[in-house]
Amino acid sequence: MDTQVTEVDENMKTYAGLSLQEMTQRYHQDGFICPLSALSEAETLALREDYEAAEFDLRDDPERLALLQAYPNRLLPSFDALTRHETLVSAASAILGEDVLVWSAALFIKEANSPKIVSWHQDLTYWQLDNDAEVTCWFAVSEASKDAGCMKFVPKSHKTTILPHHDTYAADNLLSRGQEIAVDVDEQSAVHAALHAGEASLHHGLIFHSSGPNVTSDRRIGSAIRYISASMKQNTGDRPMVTQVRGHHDFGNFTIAPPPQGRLLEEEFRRCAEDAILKKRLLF
Ligand SMILES: O=C(O)CCC(=O)C(=O)O
Repeated sequence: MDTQVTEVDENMKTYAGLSLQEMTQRYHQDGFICPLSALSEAETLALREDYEAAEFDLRDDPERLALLQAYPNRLLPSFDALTRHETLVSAASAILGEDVLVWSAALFIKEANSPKIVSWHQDLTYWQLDNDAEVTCWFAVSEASKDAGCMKFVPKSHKTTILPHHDTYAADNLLSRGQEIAVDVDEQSAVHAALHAGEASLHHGLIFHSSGPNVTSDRRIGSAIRYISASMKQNTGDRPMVTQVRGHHDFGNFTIAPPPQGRLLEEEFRRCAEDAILKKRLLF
């Protein structure tokens, strides 16, 4: 009996004060949920230090630095482990089903006192995936407060289709094309998803979301882990590199890579560079 009570309490703490089942219901209702508690402060700091040490090692190599930011889970085993974290994968699996892949885990970094923003958009607009069996788990590697430019979501806005977007290519936009949804977004109804380092949010691929500048004196670093159901495929027939983090059924629609065998390996830089060419073709 005691054990059961403990388990329930742990669960409640982990999933924004909700059981896994309640969390899933809320996610389907609102299109997002936060905060999920994943790593402790010390574990998150170790993850950040691992990334920042790699960033320092690659400081004179912009191409490899860009690959590190796009593929932290292929180049750093610590980030591969993050994408396989029981709490995050169980949440993704509750939404997507038994066979779960990681399509990407790219970092979104806003430097201290940076004007960089993310415009209002829906994620699935440009990814050429054949349906919406996708959920992003945005993990806060550092503090993501309102002042640091955390994400904002419009609750329930995922209950629509993909709406037209236009490309702004604005210099201060972190998105590759500066894409922006071509409808008026009701800012008043938006909710800030502030996260402490070590926490995560989940959001639906169709929800309207954005984020503001970082006016704090620390960097805001987040890993956007895109979990998809293994049954998804690219509309183009391409098979980009993914990892499988739950289940064993390989539908044959992606190239499933084994976990990285070490840190910043030549072999992984090569794989990532090849995949980056494919993804660029898909996205543009
Ligand atoms: O990091 C941000 O501020 C935005 C990230 C985002 O748009 C996403 O993860 O889909």
